[in-house]
Amino acid sequence: MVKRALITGITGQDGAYLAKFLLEKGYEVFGTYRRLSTPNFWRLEYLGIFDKVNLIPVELSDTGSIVEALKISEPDEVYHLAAQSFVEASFESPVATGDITGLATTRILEAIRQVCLDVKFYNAATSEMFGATGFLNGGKPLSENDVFRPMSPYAAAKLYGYWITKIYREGYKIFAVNGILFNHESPLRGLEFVTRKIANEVAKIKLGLSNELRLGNLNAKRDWGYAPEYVESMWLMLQRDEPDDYVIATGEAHSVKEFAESAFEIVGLNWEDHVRVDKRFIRPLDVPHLVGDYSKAERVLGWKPRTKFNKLVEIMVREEVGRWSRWLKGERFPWDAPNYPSENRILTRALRM
Ligand code: NAP
Ligand code: G4F
Repeated sequence: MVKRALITGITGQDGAYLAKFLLEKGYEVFGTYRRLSTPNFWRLEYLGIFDKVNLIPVELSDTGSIVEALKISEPDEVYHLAAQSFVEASFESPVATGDITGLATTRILEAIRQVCLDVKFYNAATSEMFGATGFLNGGKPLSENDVFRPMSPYAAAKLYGYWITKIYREGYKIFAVNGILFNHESPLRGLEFVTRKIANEVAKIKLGLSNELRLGNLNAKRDWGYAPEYVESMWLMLQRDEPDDYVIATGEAHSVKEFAESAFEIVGLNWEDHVRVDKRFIRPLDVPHLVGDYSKAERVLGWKPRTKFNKLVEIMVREEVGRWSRWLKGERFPWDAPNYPSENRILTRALRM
């Protein structure tokens, strides 16, 4: 029997990589997306899977549309990735972040409880939930047993999602897991996140299209891994006999300054000639230090990171240099030419009537 997976947030970085991974495993893949005036399927196109996934329009604020997506896709596994995922924006829209990043997890779990109790459910939790702990413990790698001290509306919303996932697991015996993933990056990362912002701007500066990179807190340290490897861990968590929570990380912390330094070095430039600190990018509160202990994932899931910091920076910078070089020759980015999926790839409730 072909397995069926439903991914919320299939248009995001992880959603796209996970969809590709599951297609390669032989799954039938369904993904939810939100209706926008301009379609946002560039990552699916970029990975060459745009015509291979089934798309279901869903509003995460509307439980009815979530129920409908479950009925249409009849999944064996649900990967809940959709969220307002940008920490900085959560300070600007704390209530909307609470609703979409936090409460929507309950809407999905409640729909599963009512419609398909046997489904396996993955919740995208985050290292951001540890917040101040990563600093207060003297920078020791954080494990599943460490205390959460969230420092942003985003982290508070994710912590709510984390607990509600455990509550539905214990209360209703749903196979529900939390993946506590540390930062993971790739050329498909959103442009506002610091790694892609740096890689993109470094490439433009190298090619003479820009001269300056404006950043916020250069001292913050993060544990940065490579996204395609991290989505595999999501799948591994759902293949176990018992549901549990896992930290996924590389075990190394590097500062934003180190990332910038290394990125400029790759193209033969000195970061100090181009980086300027701009207070617009400094958050009301910022998690100072995050590094993860992935030993449980290695022991139980057989998962470990393969791409370490320097390689990750190189992958991201080289990809941006390639993109902007092609752009200079007249080639446009996939996101400059929005595409619409063929009709038989969009599934709506009308199909069931
Ligand atoms: P991402 O690229 O920002 O993707 C987020 C997805 O959520 C996109 O498909 C986005 O749709 C969708 N979304 C956002 N707001 C929505 C709304 N109001 N209604 C419906 N859909 C909405 O994030 P990611 O990096 O792939 O991360 C995937 C998940 O893992 C997120 O829950 C994130 O919080 C969590 N996480 C990420 C990391 C990381 O380092 N990447 C680490 C830990 C946890 P559009 O494409 O239409 O915007
Ligand atoms: O790239 P960031 O915006 O990622 P952040 O805040 O760590 O959140 C990401 O990772 C979380 C996992 O821990 C996810 F849950 C979350 O969804 C997201 O994927 O910022 C990283 C660091 C921060 O300390 C920030 O203050 O970089 C610092 N920074 C310095 N200058 C900047 C900038 N961040 C951004 N986005 N833009 C800057 O100009």
